[in-house]
Amino acid sequence: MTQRDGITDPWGTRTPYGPGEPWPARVDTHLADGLRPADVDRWVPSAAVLHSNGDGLDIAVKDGRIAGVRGRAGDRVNHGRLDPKDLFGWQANASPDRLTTPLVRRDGELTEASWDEALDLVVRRSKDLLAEQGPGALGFYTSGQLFAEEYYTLAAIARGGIGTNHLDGNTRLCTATAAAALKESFGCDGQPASYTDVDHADVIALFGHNAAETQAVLWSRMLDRLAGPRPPALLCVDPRDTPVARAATLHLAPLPGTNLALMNGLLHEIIEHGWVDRGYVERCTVGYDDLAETVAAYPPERVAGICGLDPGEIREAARLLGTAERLLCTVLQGFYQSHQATAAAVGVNNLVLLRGMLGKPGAGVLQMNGQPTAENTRECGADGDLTGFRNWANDAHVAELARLWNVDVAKIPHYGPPTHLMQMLRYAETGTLRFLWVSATNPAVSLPELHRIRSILDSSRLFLVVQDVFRTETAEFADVVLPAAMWGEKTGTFTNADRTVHLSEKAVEPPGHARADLDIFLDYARRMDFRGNDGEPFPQWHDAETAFDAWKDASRGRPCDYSGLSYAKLRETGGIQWPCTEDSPEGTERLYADGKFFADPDYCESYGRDLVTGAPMEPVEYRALNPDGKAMLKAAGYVEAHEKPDEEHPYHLITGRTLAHFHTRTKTGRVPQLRAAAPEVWLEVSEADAAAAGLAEGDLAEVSTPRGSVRARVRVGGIRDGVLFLPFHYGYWDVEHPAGKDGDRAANELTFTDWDPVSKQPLFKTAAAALRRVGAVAMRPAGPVPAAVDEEVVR
Ligand SMILES: Nc1nc2c(c(=O)[nH]1)N[C@H]1C(S)=C(S)[C@@H](COP(=O)(O)OP(=O)(O)OC[C@H]3O[C@@H](n4cnc5c(=O)[nH]c(N)nc54)[C@H](O)[C@@H]3O)O[C@H]1N2
Ligand SMILES: Nc1nc2c(c(=O)[nH]1)N[C@H]1C(S)=C(S)[C@@H](COP(=O)(O)OP(=O)(O)OC[C@H]3O[C@@H](n4cnc5c(=O)[nH]c(N)nc54)[C@H](O)[C@@H]3O)O[C@H]1N2
Ligand SMILES: [Mo]
Repeated sequence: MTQRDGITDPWGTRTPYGPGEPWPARVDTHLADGLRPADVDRWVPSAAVLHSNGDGLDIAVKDGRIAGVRGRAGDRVNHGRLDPKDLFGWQANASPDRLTTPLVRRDGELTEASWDEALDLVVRRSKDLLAEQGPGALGFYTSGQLFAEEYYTLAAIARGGIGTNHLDGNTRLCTATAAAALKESFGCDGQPASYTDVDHADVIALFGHNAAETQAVLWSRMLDRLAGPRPPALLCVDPRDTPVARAATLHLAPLPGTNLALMNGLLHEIIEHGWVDRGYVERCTVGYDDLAETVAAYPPERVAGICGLDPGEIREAARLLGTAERLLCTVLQGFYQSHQATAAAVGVNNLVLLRGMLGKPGAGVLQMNGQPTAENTRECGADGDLTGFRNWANDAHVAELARLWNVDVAKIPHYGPPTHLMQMLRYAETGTLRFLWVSATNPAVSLPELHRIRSILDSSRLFLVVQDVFRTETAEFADVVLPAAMWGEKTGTFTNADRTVHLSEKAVEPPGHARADLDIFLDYARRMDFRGNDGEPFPQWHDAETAFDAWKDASRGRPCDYSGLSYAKLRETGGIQWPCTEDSPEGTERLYADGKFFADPDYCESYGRDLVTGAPMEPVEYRALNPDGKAMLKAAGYVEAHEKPDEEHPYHLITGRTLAHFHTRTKTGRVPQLRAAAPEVWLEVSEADAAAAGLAEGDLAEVSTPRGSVRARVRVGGIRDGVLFLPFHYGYWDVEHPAGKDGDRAANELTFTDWDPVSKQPLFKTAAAALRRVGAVAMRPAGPVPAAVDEEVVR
């Protein structure tokens, strides 16, 4: 067991291994100062919640407080390792400024209130609006950070209790494109591959995925393969020189917003050179001819011109992908938050299908998740999908859900697709949406074009409920604030990016009057007096375990089948991958190993959409295209981004993450080690661009788009010319100035209201910007601007 400094040593010591060998265990731990493992009162099983990796860990409890964490050596995901954020992040639970009591707005001020008072206010407003305008006046915006039991309950309340179509998760900003791309290619959401594929692959390709900083433990697994015998080749596709790019065999740095052109170029080469698994394509897919025709127009020379690459690099990358024996691809925000997101992500699915790289060790695609519980938001139907990956356009699926909930079919809205968040905001802006309940997300920092978001949240027409663990930027706009218990203070299950389900147990009591999100939702339902057709209270469950059992029933027979799981089994075994049924009690390592898909017209989650316009396909069209439920090869042509650099705004602006912080920093900004690693916003500028703008390391620069401007200190290097990178973690709150700070530093002051037509995921990584030097920073410290991963660390 090693107590390691996760900041200077983010990936820890190497434990090299060869292809097909088991990944050696290495147990990481961090305990409160001076505490020895022998002094810990109890270790409580849980998993990591500051990314989607699902690393198994135990929470140390001392005198009723969380006092540290220890990775679990036997866990299938992490084999004991922990990410730097997880080593230190638990300290946020005990922050002195946790929300401990409900707040309601009186005379313009948020003031303390009792639960009865706060919830009665929410219930009264709900009932009034239902009577005045009907269910369409109410909307719910939730998270990728609650537990499955909580999402399932919220979905039941919104769709089966209120009967509104307006329920979405912040997964819309995060992995809506992963879900959409999986639906387009395989007829259904659900991660095909497994993390164990890293152990077997001979080529690993990361598309717009900075795994080193965003999934540090998965990256350690890759680094250990790289350090062992017969290492895999690594392909990195990212405009920045990330730690992944530096470790890569080949790094392609395309211009932002050109991913689809690149994918079409790579597929062009795969076909041209006959690197296609003809037998697999014939047996398992439809759509080959259309795909071949589309990509024929993308020879490397043309693609190189669009992407700002060298034709030779594209050929070399295609050869790597085309001649791999076990090819593993991962995809994340560099694709999902960029222009033509779904079409580009589908391009990666096309690649693995053409190469027959599915369902066998070392081969597959990980359309990654970002948040710890994003998978559950999607499968429980707390986003723009119906519970259990059911198809809103299939009446039989809706009827089945109504039977499960014992409510009328007519209650569950399915006149059109569930409303996506960006549309809900539009309804709020125009006044048809009058009630918005926000749980476990901080839209006043994380949504695009913040000045617009603030004006929507601030509108007196909108009744805003915010359920959080801290008084966030968003809470400041609320009419009612509900204090929640957080990870470690409540029990529930969650599922990581490779379908591994973990049980996270309550270790300590929440502070003050804070309550588990599940209890808050259920209390609201009881006060609303929702009833099933038998007259009994709805939802029919009353705590975490009964909610889990109800969710198990709802998932039975669907792709995300939990019917073989129970709390007892998860306690005994640790993480298990769904589907887990009576027939597969150990869970399922890879989907589609038998060449069969969840795409049958009567079973599929979606009938698909046009990849360029997003127009939904009719059931009859789907049946004609894919009568036998095979995988679908789908193609689209590249079109230019809506906002391109011009004379006034000559740079491409992209935004994203750094190792030490999680999102809007409500947790990591309160943790001394993580805060110190990256205390302030910075801007990444290439050497040539810095020189042209007269900028030196540490200078203060202003970056502007037509929406606004942000001031940040400059970090020189690490990015291709013509592109600027701004981390999006920094809102107005800070431990040192809780009430906010002068000057704009939130990246989303600059982003715009635009989304992918298929997944409706906003574009956080495609905008045009101007850059100017403001001045040198007084008493600037020597050395590079702190950003957690410094040059020395990577090398
Ligand atoms: N440390 C840390 N880890 C996290 C999180 C966190 O906040 N902090 N959040 C979690 C969540 S919710 C998510 S969604 C994941 C996200 O994880 P990632 O997707 O790995 O993170 P990002 O930094 O958003 O984006 C990845 C890369 O996309 C590149 N990129 C930008 N534009 C383009 C483009 O047009 N094409 C290509 N090919 N690449 C482009 C950026 O340079 C960046 O390096 O991380 C999870 N893990
Ligand atoms: N410019 C730009 N913007 C982006 C992105 C980007 O790359 N660039 N990435 C997008 C992505 S991928 C994501 S996932 C989003 C993330 O955006 P957000 O969801 O807004 O980010 P978080 O800071 O994680 O917000 C989660 C909130 O939940 C609270 N919370 C934590 N645990 C609990 C709990 O158990 N119960 C309750 N009730 N509350 C809890 C936290 O205090 C926090 O306020 O940002 C998106 N926005
Ligand atoms: Mo995310």
